[in-house]
Amino acid sequence: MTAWQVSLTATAFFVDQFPPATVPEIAFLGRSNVGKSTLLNALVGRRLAHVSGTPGKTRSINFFEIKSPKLFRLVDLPGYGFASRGQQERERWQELIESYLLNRPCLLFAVHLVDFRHGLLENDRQLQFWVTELGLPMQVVFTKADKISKGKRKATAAAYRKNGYASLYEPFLVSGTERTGIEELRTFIEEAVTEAGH
Ligand SMILES: Nc1nc2c(ncn2[C@@H]2O[C@H](COP(=O)(O)OP(=O)(O)OP(=O)(O)O)[C@@H](O)[C@H]2O)c(=O)[nH]1
Ligand SMILES: [Mg+2]
Repeated sequence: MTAWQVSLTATAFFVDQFPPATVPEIAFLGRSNVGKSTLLNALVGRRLAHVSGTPGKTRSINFFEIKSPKLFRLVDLPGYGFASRGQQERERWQELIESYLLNRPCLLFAVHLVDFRHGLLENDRQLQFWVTELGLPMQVVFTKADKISKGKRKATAAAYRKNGYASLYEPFLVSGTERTGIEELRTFIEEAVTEAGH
């Protein structure tokens, strides 16, 4: 696969800072600390998104523009479910994410990141319900696969499948820190952009 050329095109704290909706986008959603920024960095092969052990690191919407050579954007959204954030902060999150998800014609689908150690928690289910209502397809990606021993991964994935989730295809299993499953996800994203006809 050809290397991705990547640049951070915009960091948005407010709607008027979103770049024009002229390029197909794939949004990365998930709880705080699930590994969104780490996975994005692994996918693009550069440390562009800020990673932190403290949940709530990403507070803005970050638009990464990729040339593969097809042009598309990966969009890093602030995480949800960070309890120690105040009510006001949560409302601001909701407002910013809503204004993005509700009115983004170039948005192809969302990648829903879920911690492989926990599976879908209550707020992950709420997110899935809400995003499905919006009519936006989701692809589940389990992160932090390295935290579960190899011998237990199959059974863990099977248990989550039994509990159910909304996902376009079988969930991907990745580790952003150990860089496993990254190539498969890169290929999937490239194919999705190509199929969308852009
Ligand atoms: N073991 C392991 N740790 C990971 C992995 N991905 C991320 N982490 C760690 O999890 C913490 C949070 O990672 P981030 O990438 O900042 O998470 P985020 O989802 O962007 O978090 P917010 O911006 O707060 O929403 C960091 O300490 C990362 O090093 C992974 O695949 N495996
Ligand atoms: Mg982040």
